[in-house]
Amino acid sequence: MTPAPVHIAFTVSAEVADALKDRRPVVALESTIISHGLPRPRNHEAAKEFEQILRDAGVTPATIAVLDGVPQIGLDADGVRRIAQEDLAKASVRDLPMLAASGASGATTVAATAHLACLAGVRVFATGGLGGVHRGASSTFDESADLSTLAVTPVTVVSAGVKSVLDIAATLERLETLSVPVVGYRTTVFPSFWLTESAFTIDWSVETAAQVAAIMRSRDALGLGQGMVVANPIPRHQQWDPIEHDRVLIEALDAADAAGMHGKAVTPFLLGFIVSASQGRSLEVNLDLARNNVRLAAEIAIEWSALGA
Ligand code: PSU
Ligand code: MN
Repeated sequence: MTPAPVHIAFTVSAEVADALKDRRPVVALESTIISHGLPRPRNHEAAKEFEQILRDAGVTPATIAVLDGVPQIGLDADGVRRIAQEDLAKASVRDLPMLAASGASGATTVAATAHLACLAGVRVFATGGLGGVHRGASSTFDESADLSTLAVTPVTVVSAGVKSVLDIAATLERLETLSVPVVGYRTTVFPSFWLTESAFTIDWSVETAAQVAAIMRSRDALGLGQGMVVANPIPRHQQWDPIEHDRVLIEALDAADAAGMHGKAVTPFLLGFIVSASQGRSLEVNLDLARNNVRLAAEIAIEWSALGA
């Protein structure tokens, strides 16, 4: 009788596995932002640059994607090229078992990346913007699985808040309901991705990466299984022109409506529309804020590993 095929649940790259074994700092990076959030060929440069920022800080990058059915925590150079150049499915948590069982590939969202990072023991994650509650969600029920996943996944996500294409107030309410801590990095105003500020304040802020690591340790000690959002605003001198932002945002939301966008196509559609309608100006801001988030995540991971947790 032939033995049943051995099913590989997920793989951790040698580099990431070594770093985790030695308790050296590791930061997870998502692949949907590369495959679906940034245009080619800048997306490939960005994927390599985010990894390099981490390496320069002495932190091991763990870019996460599903390749040929295998969730991978830590990609080699060819894996990074594939997430940038191949037409990969956008994969949230619920897509993982189908990709794995069918041998297909997928770019992981914040939700799926956070889940896989946690499986491997990576506790700090940098992205651009977290998904959230979409405008009109009271009738469409469109709320990103990023939120419900963070409620059950103890990963610290560094994000420039959420995009103004979303319903920011509703997103903050849902994070409260789901008991996901939100702390501002040197601010009590929740950022809105391309802009330094939104109209909403948050209760807690920290001044240092070490404070974030201390909160993570307390969270673990209290037996809480939630993740945490570190809201890192883009510095004011780097933000997108608010007037152009407001104009393009309205155009983008109208275009998504007119095109009948729904489900997981909404976010990539809006991002693509906004990049072209702003002649790439929003893209530069998007890259700047993502770099800032990667740098802060590196500091947090270093402090976290210093705690020996
Ligand atoms: N924010 C960005 N760029 C992105 C995304 C969010 O700045 O590419 C992606 C992330 O992968 C996030 C996903 O998890 O969009 C949310 O999609 P949805 O709204 O369909 O859950
Ligand atoms: Mn959705």
